[in-house]
Amino acid sequence: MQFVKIVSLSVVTMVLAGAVARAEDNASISGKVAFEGDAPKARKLKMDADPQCAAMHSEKTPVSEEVIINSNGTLKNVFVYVKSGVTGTYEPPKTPVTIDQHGCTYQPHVFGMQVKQLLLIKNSDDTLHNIHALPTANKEFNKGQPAGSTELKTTFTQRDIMVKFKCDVHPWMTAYVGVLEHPFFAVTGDDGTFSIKGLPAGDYEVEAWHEKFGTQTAKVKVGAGEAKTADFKFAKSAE
Ligand SMILES: [Cu+2]
Repeated sequence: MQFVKIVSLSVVTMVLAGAVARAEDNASISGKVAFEGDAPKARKLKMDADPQCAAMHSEKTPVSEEVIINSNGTLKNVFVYVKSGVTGTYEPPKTPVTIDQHGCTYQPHVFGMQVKQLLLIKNSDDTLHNIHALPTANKEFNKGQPAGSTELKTTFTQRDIMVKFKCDVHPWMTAYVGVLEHPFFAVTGDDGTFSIKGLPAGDYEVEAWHEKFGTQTAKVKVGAGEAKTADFKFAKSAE
């Protein structure tokens, strides 16, 4: 009996040690992406080329998502990710990421996923789309998706910042995905903030990417369980 007790005690100790190790991976980096200067006017999209698309927006003219300045002066659709400093191995999540062709736009417009994570490509529209991926490190693909067709499935095998998607039927349709070997990324939404959680302590380089305004980087050092702030600022590029 005494022997059994000793064994179970050591199991408890091992479990506790594991829990402590995970708690150490609890640093975070969060912040806000500001936009400086006059907000450019949202570019209206003309979808007349496909009456099906135009009909889906008969009540409100759709606008391009390439530059969206939020009401609080921040920038939407900025992909913020840990560019370097991550040392561990991170298995891709079992849950897939979905991109939908809906209202003749891609939803979401900017997103992130992991290497070898499943990407589902849906067409919710009553019209033909084709998804044309233009990666840097991965293989290009171009697949037609008629109305009512089942979702396509794909994965990326390499890190890629960023993979652009376009639709050759509807030239206004674009989207971008950042593909990483770890889960430390976020995309700014309607309040321009981002939060990257669950980081181990480390010395990181964080990059903020925007399709029109380029990239900004910041060096951030976080200790175990520490929460650090990294704010970014983009301005309209001189054209
Ligand atoms: Cu399309």
